[in-house]
Amino acid sequence: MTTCTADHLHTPVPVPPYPEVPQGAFQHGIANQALADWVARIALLTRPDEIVWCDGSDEEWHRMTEAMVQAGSLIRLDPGLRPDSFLARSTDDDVARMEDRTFICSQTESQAGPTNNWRAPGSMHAELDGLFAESMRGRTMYVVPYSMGPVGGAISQLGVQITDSPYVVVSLATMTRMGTEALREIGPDTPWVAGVHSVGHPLRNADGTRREDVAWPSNPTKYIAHFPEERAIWSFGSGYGGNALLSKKCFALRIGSTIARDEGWLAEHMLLLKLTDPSGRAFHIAAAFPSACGKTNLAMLRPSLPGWSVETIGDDIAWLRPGPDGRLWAINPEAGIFGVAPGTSEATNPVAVDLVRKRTIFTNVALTEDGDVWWEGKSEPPAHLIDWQGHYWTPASGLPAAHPNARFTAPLTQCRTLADDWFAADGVPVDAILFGGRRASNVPLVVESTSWEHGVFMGATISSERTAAQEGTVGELRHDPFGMLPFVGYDMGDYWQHWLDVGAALGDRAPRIFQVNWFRKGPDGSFLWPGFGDNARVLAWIAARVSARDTAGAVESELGLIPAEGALDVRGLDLPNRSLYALFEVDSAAWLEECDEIAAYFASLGDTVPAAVRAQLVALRERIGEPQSHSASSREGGSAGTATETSGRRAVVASGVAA
Ligand code: SAT
Ligand code: MN
Repeated sequence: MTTCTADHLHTPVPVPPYPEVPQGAFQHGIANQALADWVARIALLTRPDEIVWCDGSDEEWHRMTEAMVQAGSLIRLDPGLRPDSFLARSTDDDVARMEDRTFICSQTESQAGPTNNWRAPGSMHAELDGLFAESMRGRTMYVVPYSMGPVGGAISQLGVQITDSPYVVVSLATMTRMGTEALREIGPDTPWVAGVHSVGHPLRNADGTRREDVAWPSNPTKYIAHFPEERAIWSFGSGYGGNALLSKKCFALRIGSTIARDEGWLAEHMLLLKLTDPSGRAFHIAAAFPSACGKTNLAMLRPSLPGWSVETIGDDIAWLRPGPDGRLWAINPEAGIFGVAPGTSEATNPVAVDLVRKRTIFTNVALTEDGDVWWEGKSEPPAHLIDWQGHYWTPASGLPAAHPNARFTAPLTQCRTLADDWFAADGVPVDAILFGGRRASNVPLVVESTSWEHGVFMGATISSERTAAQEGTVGELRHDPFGMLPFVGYDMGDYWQHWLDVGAALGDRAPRIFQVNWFRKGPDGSFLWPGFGDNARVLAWIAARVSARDTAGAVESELGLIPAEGALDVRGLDLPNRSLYALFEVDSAAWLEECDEIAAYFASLGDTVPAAVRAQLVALRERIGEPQSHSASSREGGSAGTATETSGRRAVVASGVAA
């Protein structure tokens, strides 16, 4: 048997016959020799029983989901309640993305930078070759071609994932434009990104004897390894989400960000939405937030303001590229939603509730007696359930019935607020970029940057309370620049410089940049801002700012531009002046501490942090100046009208009074 070399994609290794490869390949009209060779080479390494080229048809999806039901790895939900929908249960060591098992294998460690785990490509390939050797014995190896973005679109890219997980195949069928059409796009010289995935649970032992399959096969040894120079991803041992659906975080963000750097565009962890004002004017907004901070909810927002509408283009990833007109154009490269189930309800996100009514794969939610799904926050808990691990559950059990990172996988075409723009081959022009996170304190409801560089500083200094989407302690504050900490495929400081370069090239055609925070809390620990549909009030202010030719509607604060008197529409909101004041309060002492903390963070990133970003920190510190001793007492006083600390606070509070 041939062993694989480090140059999997580049050296044409003579491939000994592996019966099904050439026939399968040429039946499907493979025009790209490197692709045919690669499939043969991976088959030789992993030794599956058969190779299947996926065509992306409905028939294939139904056949594969039914086979998984027969095999016990999917549970069919009641077809009357939820047609063509299924429940998958993973094992408790495979429930989220694993950042400590994620590696960037660039040529040098400094290319990966201090925020990534690095391994030399040669030694990582050697280790992976050992793990993948015969890892598909007894299984089917699926070859899954897909397009990220509309097939043939100006910003779109192609990928092919090899996997031995049928769960991954049917998920990719939802999450990407998968199948024959994408494969046909891969011509002799077309670039494509290679993904190799195995759950690492072969069904035959080395001596040929049969090994039992399990409902959720995986391997205690896990690797999610990226090879930016080869544009290749190798993932072993996990079947879950971003570890296994290699189109998503691995390609669209980690490999994508390196392609974007080389080609002068941006691959970002952003939702994309179309906002339309009462006069019919449309705005396209891209917004970056860390995982599980409400991107899906914002992308499907039902505005509380009459006459406004929000339509969905994407909820997780956006690719943004300077267009021929000099503006920044964006697509959602995905075709489905891998959304967080817990907390999703008619009250919080009716669009998502409707989206998952049919043809949805649920992972790690609870099962009801009548064959439907349930999760925390969906409704009042039923008297009893089967929890995400398959155990009998009652509200008295004291444990969540659904895993906090339980997910639904559903096609975007089922989203009733989907914008026509999602189909637009060349994307949409971006008017505004938002950065946000979960911050109980310090960060105001909304701030506009005063320049692109200031906006890059806002993105670079996002920190957020940790959520269940990543391993670690939920609630703990961590820096998550651009919401991209786990997703930038190269050095973080170089990535910030790339943002500066893209902005410089866009010049005065660049979108405006804003910072938002829906999660600020008052002294009693409750949220100050109602959030959800009322976030449209913030979007409306942003739209007005984008339209404004001067400073109308905004006043300066230490942190940037905030709404001027009357500019933020809070009519009809039961929002005390005290809360409005607190939403924009700049506590100087707390901000000086935050500046120290940011400085320490920058220092930890090394000397690639751009001078322009460091200069923004210096300028911020100067604007804040010395701590003001009376800020705490005026907050306690609660009488917003008497606050005199900054012009910004006066302006916003006045707007509250006016409303
Ligand atoms: O599991 S995923 O990485 O796809 C979800 C997320 O963290 O955003
Ligand atoms: Mn995400």
